[in-house]
Formats: sequence, C-alpha cells, structure tokens
Amino acid sequence: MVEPPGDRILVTGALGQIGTELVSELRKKHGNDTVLATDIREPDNDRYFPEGPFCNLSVLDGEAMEKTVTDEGIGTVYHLAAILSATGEKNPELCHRVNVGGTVTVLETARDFGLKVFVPSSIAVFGPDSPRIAPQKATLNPTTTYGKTKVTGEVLGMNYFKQYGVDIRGLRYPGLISWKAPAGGGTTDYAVDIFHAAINDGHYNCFVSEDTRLPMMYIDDAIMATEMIMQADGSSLGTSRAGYNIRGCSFTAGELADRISLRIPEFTCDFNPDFRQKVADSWPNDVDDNPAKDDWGWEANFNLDRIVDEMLENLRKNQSS
Ligand code: NAD
Ligand code: AKB
Repeated sequence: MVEPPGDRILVTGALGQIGTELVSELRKKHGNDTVLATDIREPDNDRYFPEGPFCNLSVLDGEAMEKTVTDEGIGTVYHLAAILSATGEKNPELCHRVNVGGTVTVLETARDFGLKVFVPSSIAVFGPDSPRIAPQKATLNPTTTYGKTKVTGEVLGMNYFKQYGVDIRGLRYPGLISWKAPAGGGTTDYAVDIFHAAINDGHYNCFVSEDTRLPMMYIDDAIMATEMIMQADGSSLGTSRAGYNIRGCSFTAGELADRISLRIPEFTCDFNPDFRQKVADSWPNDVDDNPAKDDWGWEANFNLDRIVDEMLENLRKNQSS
C-alpha cells in the first residue's frame, strides 16, 4: 500500500442523517479543521457545518475525488453518500448508479492513495428467505435494489481488502433513529417521522402496519459503533469486516406508537401501509450481533424506552431554542 497524502478525514454524503452527527463527533475528537465534510448538495441553514470545512463533491466524479484527496491531505474516508431504500425502489437506476458507482469511486481512490475506508452496509442485505433473527453469516438474497447495492458494496469492499490491501470496514446499520437531521428516504423513516408528528400534530399516519417489527438503533449507538470499528485493531476484524451485524433493539411500529402515547396521552396513530410495507416485510425482525461483540467488543446502550425519552426531550428542547 502507498502512503496516504495526509491524515485528514473526508466524509461523503455529510449532510445526511448520519453525516450530520458523525461530522460533529469526528470534529470533537480530531479537531474541526481535520474533518472535511462533503456532499452533492449545498448546505442550508438547517444543515450547515460552521465549525469546519465543507465542499461540494459528487461520489460519481472520480477525478474530483482524487484531487480532493491529494489537495486536502486525506488519509481516511467515511463514505456515507447513498440513495436509501424507499427512494431506491422508486428510482432503481439512480440507486444502483450512486450506491455501486460511488462505492467503486471511493474504493479505487482508496487503493491508489492508501486510504482507510468506512463503507456502511444495512440490514437491507437480508431478504425474505433469511432467518427472522438474521445471523452474521447468511445467504444474502435481498429483493430490493437498495439491498442488492449493499450486498455488492460488501463484496467489493472484501475484494479490495483481499486483492489490494485496502483497509475497509463496514457495519450493517439497522434503521437509525435521530433528531438532528431528517431521515433520508428509507423504509425505516417512520420511526423518526413519528416523533416529529407526535410533537407537532399529535397524530401520525404510519406507512407500515402496526405489527411490522424491524431492527432499530439510536444514532448515538450507531456513531459509537462506527468509531469503535474504525479504531479496532485490524487484526481483530474477521471475514465480516465489510459488514458486521450490530444490534440496537427490535420493536413493532405499534409498540413504538404505544410508548409515545404513554408520554403524550393525546397522541394518536393510524396505520396505512404503502409500497414500503413490502420492503419492510422483506427484512429481518432482528439481527444477531455476536461476531461484532466477540471481535471488537460491541454493545449497544439504548433500548426502546430510552430512545423514546431521548427523542422527545431533544426535539422539544430544539423547538424551544
Ligand atoms: P441520507 O439519505 O440521509 O444521506 C445521504 C447523503 O448522500 C445526502 O445528504 C445526499 O445529498 C448525499 N448524496 C446523494 N448522492 C450523492 C452523490 N452522488 N455524491 C455525493 N453525495 C451524494 O443517508 P444516511 O441515512 O445518512 O445514510 C448514510 C449511509 O448509511 C448510507 O450508505 C445508508 O445506506 C447507510 N444506512 C443508513 C441507515 C439509516 O437508517 N439512516 C440504515 C442503514 C444503512
Ligand atoms: C432504509 O430504510 O432504507 C435505511 C436502512 C435500514 O438501510 N434506513
């Protein structure tokens, strides 16, 4: 492997749900100027990083990626740019182009410049034939375009690791629940949107059925897992290094609505499934994350009640400030 041009950090897709929080955490740890936030979009007032550098960068532009990496002295890339499942089902060509094409751009650049790379995967790698509590090692037969691009991402990542020694690390995030940025066009977005609706309208029209059970995780746990796997000794990472299962909790949409009602008694929720129900039904109810626990010490902190308390408290604080 060649020596990287520097030790700064580049985050792609930084204006999204995860990037908004990951950039802040990385800056707290490594210093504001060390972390270059990038996205294809311009930041707006809600999503802006005044404390450190931002530049426009499309992950489909390999030349711009190489120039940014060399000019900015980058050593590590957190590659978050993607099209999520619901948007991906509506526009499969875009989903494939951005998710697979973008990952190839990042991996090619990583190989040529000796970069360390984080590429997130998803519970979407599993299909309807997976056990309902999905094990780390399973036959991956996703039925969504998004899920297929995530499987390809894991396979590509392992190939670049084995063939070229690229230090690739990845996690199969569950549906992520956060309050700072909106969810970005996924099937699990209901578990974020419901909190905004409960506080603002007292009512939510949920697009999956009451008994839909999916693996979920609070954003703080997801950021912690990301930092842990990136800091882990490379020799402790096994054959799952491009996509470790990580578990937060598992609950139905009805259980989530009930826990919110316990805290906001006037809150009501209807369940009117749309095209996203089919996507949700193709994913597991829960995941087994023992390999992540064994290999690099993973353990989540947030259960459903703690997530609901944190979400309501932070959204209310945010509204009144
Ligand atoms: P998001 O949709 O909120 O953000 C993605 C960002 O990528 C957006 O800001 C968008 O502008 C940007 N983008 C799109 N096309 C781009 C391009 N060509 N070049 C550069 N930027 C581009 O997504 P997120 O929720 O932050 O997800 C980040 C990663 O984590 C994705 O790989 C996603 O598949 C994965 N993931 C997320 C979740 C979740 O619940 N949020 C769960 C599992 C996996
Ligand atoms: C989505 O719903 O598309 C994402 C994911 C689980 O990958 N949140």
